[in-house]
Amino acid sequence: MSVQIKPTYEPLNEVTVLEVVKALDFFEEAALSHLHVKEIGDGNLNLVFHIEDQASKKALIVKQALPYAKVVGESWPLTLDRARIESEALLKEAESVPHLVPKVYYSDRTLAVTVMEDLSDHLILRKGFIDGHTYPALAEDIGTFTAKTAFYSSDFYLHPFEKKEQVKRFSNPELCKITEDLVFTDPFFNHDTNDYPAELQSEVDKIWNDTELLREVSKLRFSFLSKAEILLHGDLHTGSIFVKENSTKVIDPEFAFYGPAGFDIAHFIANLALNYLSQNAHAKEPFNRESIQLYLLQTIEKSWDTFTETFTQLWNEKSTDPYAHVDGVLENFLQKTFQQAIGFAGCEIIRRTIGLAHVADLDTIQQKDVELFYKKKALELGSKLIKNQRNITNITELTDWIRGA
Ligand code: SR1
Ligand code: MG
Repeated sequence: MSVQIKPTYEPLNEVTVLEVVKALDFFEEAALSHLHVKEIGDGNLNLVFHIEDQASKKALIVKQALPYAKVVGESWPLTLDRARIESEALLKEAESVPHLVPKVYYSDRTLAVTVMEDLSDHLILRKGFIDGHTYPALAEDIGTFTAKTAFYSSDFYLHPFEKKEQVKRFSNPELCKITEDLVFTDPFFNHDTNDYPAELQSEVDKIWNDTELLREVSKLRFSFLSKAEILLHGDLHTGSIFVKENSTKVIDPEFAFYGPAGFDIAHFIANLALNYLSQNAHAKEPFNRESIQLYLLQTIEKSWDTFTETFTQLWNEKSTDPYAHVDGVLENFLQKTFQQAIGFAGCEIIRRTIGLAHVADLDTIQQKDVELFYKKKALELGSKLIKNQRNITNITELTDWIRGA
């Protein structure tokens, strides 16, 4: 749909958002006068409106970028271009995994708006996990999502001219800077964006004074800054995934950009590992805890196995790389990607524990001493993963490390 709705940017509200919706050919004419609108955004950055015709139950989502980071306020200005990146990334992902992303109905660069499929019958995965639910299709879906979006955006498949066009199109400097700072820098130094209880100071000091650890983080940070390998989602934590019993939808790719191949799956794994730790406090009964923790480890293993199997199949059938059939080339790529993913996962675990943006998994643990105990465990696990990237050679060794945390 191409309609110019407003000549200049303005933040929408529950009334003005209807002007966007009415310009689209989505709801029946008769429903337009009594649509139900609610702002439901609970993320760090954007406005999200749910708009429903309650008679027919037909609904859609209007997501609008604000010119600043909502989590901090107007003192942290942020590009509106992220709305373009998000809608173009959703469309690009839909070329290879249409069943795993919300449908985009309309986007408007001036208003920084994406209108998309309503997924109210799904639940945010982080919440589902905290409440003790498990999702049988998740591992295969995330393995497929990460493998297909990786392969089809890479130099192993695209013509180099096309690949470089895509790198330009998904240049996302401001959102990358957030990750460079919040994931790879601030938590490893005494920075004012960090946020942790005073009782963790001695564990935090250990991180800040661990030269071996800092050396490894600097390499991971440099990879993130410089390796334009594949089109990443860029923020694939469990708050960016909607689920129901047998359906998975990856949302929110406003951090999309060309980066190192292990980054997305690393974030998925790290957030499952954080939930694994938190289940020691959240699970109601020991039996529930054991079964959800086993499920989480199996999901980590199966998502990685699906990633490698799917990527390998695409490589064998479709690679245009002149070295694709040389023994060891694919294996080297996958091994390097795996080891770097372990390091990225370690950084994500540490930053979600002591950095600016936390995870509810750990933060909602009711008893303070228990929360501190598992936050210490998270910091130890994150540090160990970063320092042992090259000692962990396969996915079950990784899940053993998480089990032993
Ligand atoms: C200021 S934004 C903080 C975090 O929220 C997003 O989901 C990203 O993870 C970012 O690092
Ligand atoms: Mg987000």
